[in-house]
Amino acid sequence: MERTLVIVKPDGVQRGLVGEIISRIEYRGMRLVAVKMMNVPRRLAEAHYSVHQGKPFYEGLIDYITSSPVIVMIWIGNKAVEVVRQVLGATNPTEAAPGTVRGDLAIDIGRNLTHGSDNPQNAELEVKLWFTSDELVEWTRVTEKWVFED
Ligand code: DAT
Ligand code: MG
Repeated sequence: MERTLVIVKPDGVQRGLVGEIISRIEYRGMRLVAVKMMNVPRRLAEAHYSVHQGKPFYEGLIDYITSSPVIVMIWIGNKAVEVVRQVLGATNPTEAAPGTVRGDLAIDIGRNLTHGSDNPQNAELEVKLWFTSDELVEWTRVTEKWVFED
């Protein structure tokens, strides 16, 4: 099954939306295999967002993600990357569909509550960037055969 990295950004933690965001991913059927709370070191933020280096919003993005604690998670499931990004909604909250985290709970692109890996290859890189292997828990959710056909 596929893995994806999810971050509840500082605004999500400060606004008390951690449970809401976890619930939406959990209800969809994904399996949580790692979770931690942390202040993001600037170096880690820069590595995570290296693809955006030089863009006009880059400095603001790094300031935002390092401004207050985040929750970082790894979720597993069939089509985990696509499913999680669907649950989170479009990058710009005013373009995100109702029913998505960003569409329901956020307004500005620079306060869009969450990160979700954008493809399976980047997901694997991000998992390795944010977690060590001993931080992952191996387990099976008993509901899985009722969520995934195979
Ligand atoms: P996503 O977080 O949906 O994967 P992304 O990888 O394109 O989006 O960008 C990373 C973050 O950078 C995004 O969550 C918010 C910020 N961002 C992206 N485009 C932006 C823009 N045009 N103006 C301001 N912030 C932007
Ligand atoms: Mg992205």
